[in-house]
Amino acid sequence: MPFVSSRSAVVAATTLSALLLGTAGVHAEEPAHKVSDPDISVAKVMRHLDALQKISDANNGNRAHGTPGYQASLDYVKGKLDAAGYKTSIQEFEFGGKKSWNLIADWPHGGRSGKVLMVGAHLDSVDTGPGINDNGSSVGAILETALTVSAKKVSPSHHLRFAFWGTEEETYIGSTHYVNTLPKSELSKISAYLNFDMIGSPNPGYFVYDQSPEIARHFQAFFDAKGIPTEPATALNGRSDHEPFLAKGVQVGGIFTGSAEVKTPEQAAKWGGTAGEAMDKCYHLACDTPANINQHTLDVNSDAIAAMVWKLGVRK
Ligand code: DPN
Ligand code: ZN
Repeated sequence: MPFVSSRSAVVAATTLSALLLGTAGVHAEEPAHKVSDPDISVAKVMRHLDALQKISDANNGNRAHGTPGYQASLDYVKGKLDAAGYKTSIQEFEFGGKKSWNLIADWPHGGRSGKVLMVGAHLDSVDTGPGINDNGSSVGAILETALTVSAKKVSPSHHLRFAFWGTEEETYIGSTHYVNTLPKSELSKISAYLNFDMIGSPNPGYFVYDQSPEIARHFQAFFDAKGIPTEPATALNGRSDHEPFLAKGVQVGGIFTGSAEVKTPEQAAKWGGTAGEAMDKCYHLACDTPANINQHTLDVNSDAIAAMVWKLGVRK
């Protein structure tokens, strides 16, 4: 069976050269611009949300700043990323007399452009609930995107860096600390910062950050292809981790599905759901559990995140 044997010879040679080059099997054969968008499994994202809920259950019903529930959340995410081959680091800071940490995960392959694409989500909850839509939803989606980069052995054109922020719920303390302590030479390498905060709201809207028209257009194209109309994410202005990046002149983008804002009849007509009700009636409450998640919305938005990472980071 010559086909099989020549194939295994190719595999062996590829493995050998990968070992020699120290790239641990990361593909170089496929031209970067041809790599297609991945399909992120919402079932896998939900498993991360279930794990975060368990952590909350074991820690007085929250994963807030300064609590063991926050530390356990960080350990969970770090464990997954370390096992997938990320270079993780923990950045410590203090707020209100209590220590907290950002988790930063760098993909050690690719990056020939010299630019960095950053993708972030806050990892803390408020102290009044488990924080599964806010913001386990985005943590799960960007974590699963990062794990997909690893599973597909991607060699991206930009360096990929995933950030899990501490203490966002006290007005984005962790991301502010990161940006303020990052050397200027490092800040200038960041081509864009993509922020995700609440992406699986139960009575969802589809909102796109409008600070960068270029990034907004790319998200728009993704939702256009799915026949989903969008609105600008103005309700999130001044209220999440993209703000410190914006203040330093970094291009920011992201998507959002709504919090306490009440859905209008016009919005219900185009997106479904219930007019006159909050987009997330469990916002900052104990009922923000996995049962509070709209899994269809989380599925679409997880794919939107991955598509944007591939567009702005992998193929760029
Ligand atoms: N997660 C943010 C929110 O609830 O909107 C926390 C926040 C509030 C951050 C207000 C900044 C300003
Ligand atoms: Zn919040």
